[in-house]
Formats: sequence, structure tokens, C-alpha cells
Amino acid sequence: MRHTIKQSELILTPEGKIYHLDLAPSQLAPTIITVGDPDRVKMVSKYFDTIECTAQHREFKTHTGTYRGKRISVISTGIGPDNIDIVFNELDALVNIDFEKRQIKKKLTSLDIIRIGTSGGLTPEVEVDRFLISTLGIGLDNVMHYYDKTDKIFNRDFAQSFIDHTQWNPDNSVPYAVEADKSLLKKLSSSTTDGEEQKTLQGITITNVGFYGPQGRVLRAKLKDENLNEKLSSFRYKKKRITNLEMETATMYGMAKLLGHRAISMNAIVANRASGTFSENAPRTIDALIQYTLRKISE
Ligand code: R1P
Ligand code: URA
Repeated sequence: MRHTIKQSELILTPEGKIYHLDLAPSQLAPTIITVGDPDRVKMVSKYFDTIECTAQHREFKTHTGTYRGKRISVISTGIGPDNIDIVFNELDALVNIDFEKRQIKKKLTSLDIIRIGTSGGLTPEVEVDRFLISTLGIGLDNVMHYYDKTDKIFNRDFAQSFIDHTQWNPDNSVPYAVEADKSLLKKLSSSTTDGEEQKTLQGITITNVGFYGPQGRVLRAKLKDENLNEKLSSFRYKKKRITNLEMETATMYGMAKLLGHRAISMNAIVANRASGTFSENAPRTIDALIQYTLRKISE
């Protein structure tokens, strides 16, 4: 007898849609682009051939349609790792749980999930307006620690080396490290035929729970560790260094691997923390990354 999932755990609307995303299984494409900002959804879907459905509940806005014949859903996650927990569990439920029977399906489906987000470059080479693909995410959030069977997902050696180098304060969190999906990394990387302006950097991305203190920014509130970003910049693992900071990538990589999906994070670098600069035209850079990503997905 298969386990039936209770109403309080798998929450469905009277129309049979999953609670936060407000989507029915038929409204989700197998390739999903996630963006933080709900207003960025239309920046992606304006390139679609057709839009077959739209939905919005809270910060979770979806447009599903086709791009060069390929069916794609673009969904906003809002800001932060906590929202990634909601979005990834609900995306997985839409394909892997039978909503009528409230049971896990016998045959599971893997989704391709591609983040198009903004990020801050940590080191001088990660200049504003560049594109960066995250090869690995270092998670300083705690979402993944609530789940079992993360042993095979985490790169423990990497995380320990990060903890040792930064003398990480255990009161903050337990850092974890998760690699990107290799097939999507290859598919989304630039090739020799790409124009110079579209060359993507690859790097190691820090995901944290906040934009200010947790990314070492000081406005009025002083930090406990004033050397946080200096420690992040001087960290090396097998000669590789941390390149950028944002708020979703590592959690996405962890949740995707845990649930059997493929995820990759594409970053438009809008700030550079070493030079203290911010992009003079962030929307243009984001638009260029959207066009680059759509082209790569559809190749
Ligand atoms: C902070 O401004 C937000 O920007 C980045 C961070 O990860 C965080 O969500 O991504 P998005 O531009 O995709 O939201
Ligand atoms: N998003 C972030 O989280 N950090 C930055 O520095 C820029 C965008």
C-alpha cells in the first residue's frame, strides 16, 4: 500500500493547484527558468513564441510557453534560500506526486532548472556586466540541513577546507558545498563560436541568507567579523577561488540533487565588491544573459 500524503503536507487549492506556486501539473514545462524578481518573468517570456498560461501567487509568478518550439516555464522565486525550499518542493510535487491519489508516482521525472539571477563579484576579475556560471555553490544558509541523505550530495572536503580557512563561526551556520549539474554546465557554457561579449566566466558562488551583513556589507550596522569578505577572497581550494555572492544557488543545487533534478545558476554580475562598483545598466546585462541562456537552452 503506497503512503497517502496528508492535506496539511501536500496543500492543493480547490482547483487542484499546488498552494504557493498556484500551478496545476499540466501548466509546468520540463525546462524551468527561475528568476528572483517577479518583474523579470516578462523580461524572459517576451522572447517566447507563445505564452500558453500565466499564474501568480505572492512572489511566485509563472509564464509557460515555447521558445523556438521548446516548452519552457519561467518562474520567480523571490529572494533567498527559504523560498528555494518552497519552489523546489512544489516543482517536484508537480511532476512526481499524483495529486488525485496524493501518492508519489512510481516513475519519477527529472526537471532542468536554470537560474537567471543577479550577483556581486567578489574579486576584481569578476567585473560588473560579466556573465558567470556557478560550478559549485557554498551554502551558508541552513535549508539543506533539515533534509536526510545529503552525504552523497555535499562536497565535505571542500566545505571543511572553507570552514578551516575562514575560521567559520559555528553560530552562523554549518557551511556546505554542492557541485552544479555537469550536463547543464556544459550546455550553458560559452563555445568558441560565441561572440566575445557573450563569453561566460565560471566560478564558485557563495549563497547566504542576506544581502547586507551576511554578504559583508556595512551601512550603519557593524559586522561581527569585519574581515569576512577578505577571508572569502583569500580562500583557495585546489587553486580555485570564490568568485561571487548571491542568495539562491547552493540551495538550488542541493535541493535539485536531493530530488533528482538538474540545476545550473547563471549570474549577471551587477556589483563588484573589490572595486566598490555597481553596473551602470544592470537591466541591459540581465537582458543579455536572458538572451544568451535562452539561445543555449534551445540549441
Ligand atoms: C538580492 O538583491 C537578490 O538578487 C540576487 C540575489 O540572489 C537575491 O535574490 O538574485 P535575483 O536578482 O535573481 O533576485
Ligand atoms: N545580489 C546579491 O545577492 N548580491 C550582490 O552583491 C548583487 C546581487
